[in-house]
Amino acid sequence: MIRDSSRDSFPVSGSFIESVESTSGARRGPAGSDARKAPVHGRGRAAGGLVALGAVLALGAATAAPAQAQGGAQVVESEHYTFRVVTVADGLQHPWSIAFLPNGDMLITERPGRLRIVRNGKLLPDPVPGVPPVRAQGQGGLLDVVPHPDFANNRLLYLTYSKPNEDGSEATTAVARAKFENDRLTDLEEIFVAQAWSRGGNHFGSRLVFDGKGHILITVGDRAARPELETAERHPAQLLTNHQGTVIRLYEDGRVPEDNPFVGRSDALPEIWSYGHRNPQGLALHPETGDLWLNEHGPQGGDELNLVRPGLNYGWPVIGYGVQYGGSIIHRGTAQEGMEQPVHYWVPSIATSGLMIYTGDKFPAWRGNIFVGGLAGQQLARLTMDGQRVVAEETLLRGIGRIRDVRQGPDGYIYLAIDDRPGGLTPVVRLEPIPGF
Ligand SMILES: [Ca+2]
Repeated sequence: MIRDSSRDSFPVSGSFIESVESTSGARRGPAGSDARKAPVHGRGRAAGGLVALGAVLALGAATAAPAQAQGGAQVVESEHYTFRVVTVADGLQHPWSIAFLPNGDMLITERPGRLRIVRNGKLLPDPVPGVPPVRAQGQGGLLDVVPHPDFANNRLLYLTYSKPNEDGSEATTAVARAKFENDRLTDLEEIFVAQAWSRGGNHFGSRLVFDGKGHILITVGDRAARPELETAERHPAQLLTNHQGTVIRLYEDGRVPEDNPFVGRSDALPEIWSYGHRNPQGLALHPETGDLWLNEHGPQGGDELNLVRPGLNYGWPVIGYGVQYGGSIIHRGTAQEGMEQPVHYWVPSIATSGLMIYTGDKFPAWRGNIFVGGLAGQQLARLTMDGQRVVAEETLLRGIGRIRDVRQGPDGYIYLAIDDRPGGLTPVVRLEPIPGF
């Protein structure tokens, strides 16, 4: 059954029980006073208590009153900045990913299968021809778009998408690259097709990053394979013989690097870099440390921020901090030997999608912070880091809409793709600090 939804739901007792759309922000882990106590295990564990930050101003909801500023943009106060939320493109359907080109153009994927151009502040009416065919059902369609780091010279654009099989009855996560010149794609080349086929339309993962050393890293969701407590160790995300629930590492042309952790093992696929993930919809490489950060959309409670290291098992669905939609138990516990702890987790879920590490000059106090978009949670989480630990969280923009992607523009502003669950037209907005506040 296909659900036209980006928010997770699972069949429970023959009906679909939706995840709780909670934005209360309570019980936020890992170490808040009322968070579920997490046994300390593994590396990268946040040890300090989280600081409760009060300076959150709701957009369109209760507390402080957002004033109207120039151009009708909403003004938001936060701990360090007062900023405007400015629409930079509007009329998009399920925008999924934002990318910036050296000539100043912005590219936006629309999940139904369109690649759009914003040029000189205007959304061009015609989508880019030449994108691969996609199965636009459920959470699937045209997903990530990432220019090659040397795009200015090689014009290569990378796309991720849900690839249909021949009769369209199944789909999987795939990656293609093509030359982007004169507003069209040519020389389309499919470089990776995940062994993660399913009739269902959910949990494709599919964020892609370049590591700057000649590799790409790609997330693949668990394809919503149903977790069962009794068989958790045999869930596809725990098996290395498929790509469900993994991070994949490849050379930029799709070949498998010989130093991948499972190369040479007969019982594992060599493309796998890490496993035991659920639905990772955010991925970013820290520009200074090289650390690979990932967020994954959890079940009912238990969204995670993970520090990805090669060969490691991130636990889904054996361990975790959530429950099944509807409340039944799915995890054996929150920790187990040989499985990594998240660096940070959210209970209740904010429904994470999009991850960005800020390095720009427009919000200098936010440099090094990790930003995570929330879909059902309709908020932007700002995480203050101390190395590999989260030491504080501020919730920005509560109620702004479902945030599908968050990116730093070359101008240093923070760009957000807003999604509407039923598919109504939505904008890409950006945050601009107001000087003098
Ligand atoms: Ca995990």
